[in-house]
Amino acid sequence: MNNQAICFSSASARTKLYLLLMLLISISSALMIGCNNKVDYPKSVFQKKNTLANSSMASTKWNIHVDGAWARPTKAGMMSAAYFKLKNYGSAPDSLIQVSSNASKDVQIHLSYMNDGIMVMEEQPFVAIQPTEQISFEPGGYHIMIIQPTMDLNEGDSISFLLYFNSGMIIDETIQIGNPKL
Ligand SMILES: [Cu+2]
Repeated sequence: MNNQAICFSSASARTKLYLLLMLLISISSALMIGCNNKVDYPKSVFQKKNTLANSSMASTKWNIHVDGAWARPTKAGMMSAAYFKLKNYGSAPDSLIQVSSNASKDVQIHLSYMNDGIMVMEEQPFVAIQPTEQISFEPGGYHIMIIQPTMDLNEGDSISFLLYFNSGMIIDETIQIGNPKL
C-alpha cells in the first residue's frame, strides 16, 4: 500500500516513453520489481530475491562481472556518480535495468553525451549488454548517478550497490569511494 504510493508519486515525473519501457521490462521479468530503488527494503529481502534469481538461472547462460568500480567523493546531500566496467561472460544478452544503494534512496542509470557542444545527461531505462560485450561506465558516458547521498562519501569509504538485470540476476557490489587510478 505504502510502496504503491511511493511508486506512483515518483513515476509521475517521468516521461511516457520511460513508463512504457518500464512496463515492458516488468512484463518480461517476473522477478523485476518496479520501484525498488525508491523503497528502503531491508537487506534480507534482497538476499532472498538473489537466491530466487540464481536458482532459476541456467548455469552460465547469464554471467556478468563488475570490474574496477569506484565512486566520486562528495558530501551528504550533493550528487555523486559511480563507475565500473560490465562484462558479459554468458551466452545470452542481458540488460541492467535498475540500481539501488545503501548511500541514497535515489540512484539512477545515466548517460552523458555531447549535444550541440554542450554535455548533457539523461536517465536510461536500461543498458543492454550482448554476450562477450564489455560496457564502460565512465566519466562522460554511462554512469550511476547517486542523487543526494544520505552520508558523506569520503575517499577510502565503501558503499553497497545492488545491480538488477532483466534476467533476474542481482549483483551485490561493494564500491570504493575515490578513483584508485588517481
Ligand atoms: Cu548523471
